[in-house]
Amino acid sequence: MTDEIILYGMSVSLYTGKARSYLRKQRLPYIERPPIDPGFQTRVLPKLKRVIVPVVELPDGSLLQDSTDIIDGLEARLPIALPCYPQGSKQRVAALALELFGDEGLLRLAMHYRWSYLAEQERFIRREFAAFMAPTAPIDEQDRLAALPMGQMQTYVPKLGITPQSAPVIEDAFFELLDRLEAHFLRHPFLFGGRPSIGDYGLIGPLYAHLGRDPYPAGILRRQAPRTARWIERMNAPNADMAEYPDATPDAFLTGDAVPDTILPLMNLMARDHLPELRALVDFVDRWVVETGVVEGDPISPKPARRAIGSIRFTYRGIEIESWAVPYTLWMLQRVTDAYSALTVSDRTAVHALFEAAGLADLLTLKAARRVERRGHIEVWGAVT
Ligand SMILES: N[C@@H](CCC(=O)N[C@@H](CS)C(=O)NCC(=O)O)C(=O)O
Repeated sequence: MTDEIILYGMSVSLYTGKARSYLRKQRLPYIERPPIDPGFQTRVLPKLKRVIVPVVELPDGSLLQDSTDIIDGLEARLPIALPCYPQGSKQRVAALALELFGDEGLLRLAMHYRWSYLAEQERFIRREFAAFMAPTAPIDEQDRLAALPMGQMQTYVPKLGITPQSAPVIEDAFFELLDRLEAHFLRHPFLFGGRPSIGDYGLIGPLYAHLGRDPYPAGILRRQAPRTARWIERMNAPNADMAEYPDATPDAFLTGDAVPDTILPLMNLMARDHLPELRALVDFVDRWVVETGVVEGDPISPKPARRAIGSIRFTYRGIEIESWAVPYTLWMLQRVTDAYSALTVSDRTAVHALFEAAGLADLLTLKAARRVERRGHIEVWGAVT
């Protein structure tokens, strides 16, 4: 047991960046420990049966695993300073869509820039991984041990469709993303005003540890999009940190469910760069559940650490690519479609009009034939939809 909130995570980790940002913005006292910590080994590993971060351990001993479950678990259990789900329907559903885009849709960019430019930034990456292997060993030994997790992560690169053929279009996507983020952050401190939303927490994942901190992409980001670099700092500051925006109200979402014009180009980028992959995943899962005859409650994979059930092909920026099919992504997608279905008819009309204007209306009703749920820290098949 512990009397404080423990965040098990790593500075190199994409999803730890999301959970850490949330804890900091909420001014919640917490302590961060690495997965080699005895607490992780004795209290977390036996329950999770896999090494994964981030994990939050609460003072009552309960564990929250998965950055989204961490955020939702903390919002449900603690008095939270700045709840991240806007009351306004348009802001809320758009924020959930951008969380999905950040968490799942930008992973390819993050992994490309970390591993395809290893020669340009190897000392940094190696030391980052080394710090979590044997931090008290001599540095040569640490650097040597880092090869193990680095090698493991590099095996994911081709599985995400990152190849010499797709690299140029992945880079186009990064520059376009930066232009669109910069246009937004020139005018607003967070996506929907003076308070970070669940969408900001989704985007900070790839934009912190990988794209905003690894030396090669961070250099591009800081040169191309300085206000976006400031947003990354702001997302890690334990106060509003928004002196550049005298007209914005600290800690508040924009009133009247306003969605800034500069959000539409970001949603439109998601329509272009992520929607085709989500459609391919839904088609794959629809076939897969019929072929395998899974029933409600079946784990999606025989081992907790294995999260892909196959691979999908789709067109990404004019190039045919193959990437793994991960049902977890559908769980994230359901957050958007569930939020949309729960709206009143008039709110649904307003949200639909917003998504239509961004070319993203199909996302609101994109559902697989069977739901994905999370139980006991793993994904299981849910009810037929
Ligand atoms: N969707 C999860 C993903 C967690 C995750 O993939 N964590 C990575 C590090 S950023 C990890 O621990 N991977 C271990 C592995 O895949 O072997 C979240 O939001 O927390």
